[in-house]
Amino acid sequence: MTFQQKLDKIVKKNNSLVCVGLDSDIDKIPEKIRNGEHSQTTFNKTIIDSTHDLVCTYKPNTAFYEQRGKGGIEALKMTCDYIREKYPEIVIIIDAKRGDIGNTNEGYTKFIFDYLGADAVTLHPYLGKEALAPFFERKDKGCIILCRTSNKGAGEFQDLIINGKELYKIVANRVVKDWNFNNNCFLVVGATFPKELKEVRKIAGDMTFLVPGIGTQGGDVETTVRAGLNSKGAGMIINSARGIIFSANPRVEAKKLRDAINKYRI
Ligand code: NUP
Repeated sequence: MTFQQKLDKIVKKNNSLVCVGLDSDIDKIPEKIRNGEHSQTTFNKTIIDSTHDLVCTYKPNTAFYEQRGKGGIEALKMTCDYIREKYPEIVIIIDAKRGDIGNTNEGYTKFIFDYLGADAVTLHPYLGKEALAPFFERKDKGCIILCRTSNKGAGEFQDLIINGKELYKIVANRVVKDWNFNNNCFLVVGATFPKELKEVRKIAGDMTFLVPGIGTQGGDVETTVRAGLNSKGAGMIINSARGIIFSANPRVEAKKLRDAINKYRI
């Protein structure tokens, strides 16, 4: 089964475009859990158990695990194993923004797809198509390429005009027309720039976007959904991390986000 097929199934089953970001910063984990053994994993399991019927994907960002060394990598692995074993229909995206020369990328594919067993990874496009080949070759896995990011300074490079066009549009166009030969490419487009999101949608047809920036970063649900939906009323994986996992009630927040998104999907 491909990444997109797995995603379509769970989007339908849970009627949800919500991606919960498992950015489980150890310093923000409730003290009761933080002091125990395998604290990050325990915290993640709690979040997963309370939201699994409301989401389509989980997205751990590796930064929050790598910073802890061995214990963090173990927590990341245990978290991915837990999702695959207990909720195998849910898609796992590893947010690692990889992209190096070819043989180094082979190492990344082994860690992310084979060791962690993830379904997709975020990639940056700077080294070009040739370098990303080891990711593209994994036909059943998702290659989610940074296009127009959600951070304030995103435009520094991404809005540069090259041959009369913004760089992010060139990236979108290139991914759609040239890199997606295995039908396993997707784009990251931030919710904090709905105008640009709309532009990317015009270029990308029905391609699925990972859309971070909702919640803590201030992206508006209605504007985002209206700007980014594809012709099938889907095509977006809408991420919120801190806004859900560190809220007083992650289940309530996840449901709220799912329902708010669905309100504008019709
Ligand atoms: O453009 C991007 N913006 C962004 O925030 C691309 C990303 N991958 N992210 C990631 O999404 C970011 O690194 C973090 O893991 C998550 C947003 O988390 P939050 O702002 O909802 O807590």
